[in-house]
Amino acid sequence: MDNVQLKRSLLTDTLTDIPPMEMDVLSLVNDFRRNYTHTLGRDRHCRSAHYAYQALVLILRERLMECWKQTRYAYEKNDCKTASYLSMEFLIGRTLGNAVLNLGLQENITLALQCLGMELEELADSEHDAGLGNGGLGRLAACFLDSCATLQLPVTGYGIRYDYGMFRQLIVNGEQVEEPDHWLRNGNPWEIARPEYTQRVHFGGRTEYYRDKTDRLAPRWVDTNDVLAIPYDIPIPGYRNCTVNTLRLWKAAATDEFDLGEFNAGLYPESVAAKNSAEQITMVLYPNDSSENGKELRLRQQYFLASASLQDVLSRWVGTHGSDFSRFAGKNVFQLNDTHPSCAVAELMRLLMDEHGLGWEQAWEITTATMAYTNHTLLPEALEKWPVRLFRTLLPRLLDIIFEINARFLAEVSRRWPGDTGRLSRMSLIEEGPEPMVRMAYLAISASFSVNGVAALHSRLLAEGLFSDFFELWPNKFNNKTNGVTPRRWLVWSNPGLTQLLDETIGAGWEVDLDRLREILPLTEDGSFRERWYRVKLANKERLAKLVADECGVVFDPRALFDVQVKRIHEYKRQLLNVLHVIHLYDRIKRGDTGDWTQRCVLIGGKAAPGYFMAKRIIKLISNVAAVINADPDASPLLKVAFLPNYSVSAMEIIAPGTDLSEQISTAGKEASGTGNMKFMMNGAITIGTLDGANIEIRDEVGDENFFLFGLSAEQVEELRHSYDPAAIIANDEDLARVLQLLSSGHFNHFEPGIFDPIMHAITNPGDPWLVAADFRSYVEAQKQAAALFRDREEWTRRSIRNTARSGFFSTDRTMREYNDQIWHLPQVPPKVNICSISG
Ligand code: 26Q
Repeated sequence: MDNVQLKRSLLTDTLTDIPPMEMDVLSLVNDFRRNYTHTLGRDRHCRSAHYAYQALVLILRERLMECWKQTRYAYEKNDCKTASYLSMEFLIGRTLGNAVLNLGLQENITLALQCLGMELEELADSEHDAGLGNGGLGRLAACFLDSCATLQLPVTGYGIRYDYGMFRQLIVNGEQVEEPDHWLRNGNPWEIARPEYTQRVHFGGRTEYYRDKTDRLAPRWVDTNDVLAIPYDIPIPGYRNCTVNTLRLWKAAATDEFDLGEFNAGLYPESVAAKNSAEQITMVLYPNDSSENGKELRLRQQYFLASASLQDVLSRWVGTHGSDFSRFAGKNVFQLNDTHPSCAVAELMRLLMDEHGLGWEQAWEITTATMAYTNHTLLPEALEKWPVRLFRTLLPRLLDIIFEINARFLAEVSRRWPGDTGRLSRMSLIEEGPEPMVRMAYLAISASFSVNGVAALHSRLLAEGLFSDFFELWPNKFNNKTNGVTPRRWLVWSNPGLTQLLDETIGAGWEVDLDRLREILPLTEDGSFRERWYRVKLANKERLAKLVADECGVVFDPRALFDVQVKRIHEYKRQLLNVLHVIHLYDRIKRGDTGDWTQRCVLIGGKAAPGYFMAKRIIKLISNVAAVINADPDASPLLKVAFLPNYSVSAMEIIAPGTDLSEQISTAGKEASGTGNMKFMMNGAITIGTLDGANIEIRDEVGDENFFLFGLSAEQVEELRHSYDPAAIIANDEDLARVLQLLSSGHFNHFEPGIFDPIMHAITNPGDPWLVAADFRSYVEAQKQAAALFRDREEWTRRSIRNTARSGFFSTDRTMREYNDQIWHLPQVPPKVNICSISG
């Protein structure tokens, strides 16, 4: 025992005197060799690059550790307010390159690896993407964490450690095939298990009333099936500032009861089956980016995240402040990334009342002062709803609390609008009907002090449309926080050529002050600067062309216009409109209308939800159209088309820098924000887009002459719906008629009769919600302008430069400052710096 005490004291405070880990090339080489031989037990005979990768991760991890601890100490010592970002998805992609960059070790690691006969890029490329997200919402969470660490804000990400991330997409015979993504197969050297912070999460059972110490009837949740939540921590380094924040991911594990009770009763297989069902919870990410209705396992996942994370925060609170919760709301805020973690509202009420003895009023005061909700969708059908019946069996105590919240809420609505029963049923947290449902967005709004959308238009439409009743009741809750992307990953890391040019031109420092990119604006008139800009883009296009050749077997000429649309496949994102334009270009070639032609390479990529029939059929169409065009000797010198399989974060790191034309062509009023649009802009692509989501703000920043605008506005879209007549549009547009003729004639499906009939139907249906035919003509005209401009290399380059120069607003550093100034109010807390040699 004494021994243990002694070791403990040695392990804690005195360690602050340990000298900082050296960052010079020789130390890096020596530490690499030590880890490779001693920690991993390999020698020069080992041929697998995997162990070299692991050794490199270990030397970076060692260098992060002390800063990680000091960051935590600084937050604790200041007893500062902290934010918990609750999200079912963190699409972090690869970590190695980002860690090297943020630690400021790019040069020295490159040299050290050179000494050892290796290349950083090669090892970085061997890392498996952490695909713990579907798309925009998950990637946004990852960019947020990068910026919070860079701004030295005390923010912890809470999520789920899925064993299987986003599926790997193969294209077989032009169709999507899904393969499981077992990303943890070779372990994850970036994570640290923290079983000492395990939490217990309840499911099932029932509510029972008992007499508490004061002889009052009090509820408790009994006869539950419990699951353990084990945290795994991933370090989130700030940009060269010694701060290392935490992403805490929960893994589900069975409790010991599973091994004992039934096992002893001789029911061994039953016992193991129960164990499996507990561990199922964190097995797989749902690959749907709009809600998957009614799946019990999904609700289990959501509650598991909410409960484990809140218990984690509360137990730390009790550990330092005891049972006094009076200052809790002043020290904590929970940001809900969409409604997915919104069980947290009722769960915080339950924990405060049932576990910590607070009364309803005080618990509600705390809940409504700590919860903030971000919405990411304008599609009414994507608003999450769960059957009351499912809540009753899975989370009965939570349902009690939701009913009570609803009763009090509806009383407030009645006081404000006496007798307005229509409004009561519209606003109720419970949708009545044969299958009553809990409306998760309404639950989140009713308990949050802040409700935000993710782009200016989106936030306005939420207030005017989807949530207008709530906006009338609580106008001050509603606000906008336009999305962003982290310039460290999306410019510095992914575009080293442009980074070097920018460094040489305006000096370093713009990476953390992205508005400084405006300093290059005067150079649009400098011919030699433009030439360098063009050369950088060309080199990036060669890199992208290589990816396309390797993955698709299609040869892109880097001198051609690279026209790219990568994002989830969704009807509202209108990949179909893109294909119709491609078919139109092909038709022009076949009719010989090729005067002043601009050579073009069209790249489309993205995953379809496995159960989304139309999205999958659109992939098939793109593949078939590509096959016909690329094999046609008339067409292929002028036009190439490729569908890139398995679009991912690491693919985007190559795609964005190599793109000329960024396709952002959703039906206006449907895309909440978009973030790919920002990555492209930052890398000097010009957008062809509708007035939707953040496109509007991109155009405002860059100026309308540097953006190819087309299509109906959100208001015009709503107006047109009543009288939409695609047949008339087709009859009046010869080009569109010819395109649809080609499509329906079977030209792209000779041996697969009828497979594109559903697509023809969708386009010609007066009820088409996405109005594809309505925007065809103006899209084609905008594409013509883009093509013409591309032939003027100097002018195109000027506009490309302006796009990068005016992308400063779309840094998540700006977004996070806004969240902090207007919602969170956290202090900036730097760790003690003398222990760390990462330059500030
Ligand atoms: C919900 C319930 C059950 C199963 C799945 C889901 C689910 C999962 C993921 C619902 C939605 C998502 C993801 C949504 C998403 O990525 N939205 C995008 O968020 C971006 C960041 O704000 C925006 O830029 C995009 O406009 C928006 O589409």
